[in-house]
Amino acid sequence: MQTIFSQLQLGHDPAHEISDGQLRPANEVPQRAKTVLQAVKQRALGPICEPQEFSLEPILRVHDAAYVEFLEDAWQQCLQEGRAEAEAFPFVWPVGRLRRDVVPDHLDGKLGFYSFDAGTPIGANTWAAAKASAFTALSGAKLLHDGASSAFALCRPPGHHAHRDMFGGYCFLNNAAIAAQYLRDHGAARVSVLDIDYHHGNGTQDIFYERADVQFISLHADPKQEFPYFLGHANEQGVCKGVGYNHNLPLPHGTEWPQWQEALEVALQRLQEFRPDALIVSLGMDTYEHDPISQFRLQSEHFLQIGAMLRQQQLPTLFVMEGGYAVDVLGENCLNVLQSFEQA
Ligand code: FKS
Ligand code: ZN
Repeated sequence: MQTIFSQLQLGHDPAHEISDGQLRPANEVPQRAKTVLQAVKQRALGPICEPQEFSLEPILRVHDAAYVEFLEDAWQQCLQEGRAEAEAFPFVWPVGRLRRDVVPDHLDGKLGFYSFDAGTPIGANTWAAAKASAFTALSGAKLLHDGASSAFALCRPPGHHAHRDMFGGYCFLNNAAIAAQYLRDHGAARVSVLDIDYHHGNGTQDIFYERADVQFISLHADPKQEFPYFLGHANEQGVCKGVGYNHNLPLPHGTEWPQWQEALEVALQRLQEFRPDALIVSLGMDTYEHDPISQFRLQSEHFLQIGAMLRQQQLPTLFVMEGGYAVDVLGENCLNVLQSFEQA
């Protein structure tokens, strides 16, 4: 299968994230993409291609124009306010009864207005990288549209936490959602997004929550115990036309393969009932037993089994990279899914 990746995606290079009440070294670093790319080459998955150029139009099918403009301009505004020394973090949010109907002018106001966490810094090349990452997903979607049976969008920065108008959880543009919408706009009647990242894909869920044409299914750590905390419970089933098209399968800390696999079987059952024309897999590798920020216990060999189970769905499948922070084995684990998908 083809891999899509752009060097521009490496430009987002955060030094820090805020977690556990501290400025800590960032987890979501360029090296993640580099090691996966290395493994794609070593294990000869197939050709590696640059994303095509797109206009912003397919991004604006998913994200609010004002939000996209904010991301485009954010670093410029940092420079104007003399804040080029450090990456920009939000720290104040319009929650509860604070007003969301007036967009602030000040950078700190805007940062809070358009985000939901303090773990996702914006730097000089963040917009260029996020845009390239979205174009990588779009190029993968286009490959499927042109008849490919699978493709690997090596997205980074990741996307599944990004809402229509909010960044957070290391994500700025929702790559998987943008790809799903592209497929809908180019002839697919129904698209499923299966999110197997350790964290709930709150952004993707929210973007399609009222819709019956894009199914969202997610296996993830119980939000009572884990980021993003405020979405991802089992009783979130969609609203309006979307009722019954959102499926959350939260799992406890310490989950091992048998339990995880059982949840995947349930997810695949829901997928088959929906009969999608295409499948987008939000591929997070942070379910791995030695992932530094996660609490599931999947082993490298289990990723082979995941690939084989996905293969059995016999659907045009776009893999969109999400999380995974055990950088040493990230390439191996990732390639285990992709290669067993191709060979099973
Ligand atoms: C660690 C706190 C970490 C943020 C977790 C973000 C997870 C991001 C991800 C993505 F796929 F988007 F990259 N808090 N003490 O893995 O879901
Ligand atoms: Zn994750």
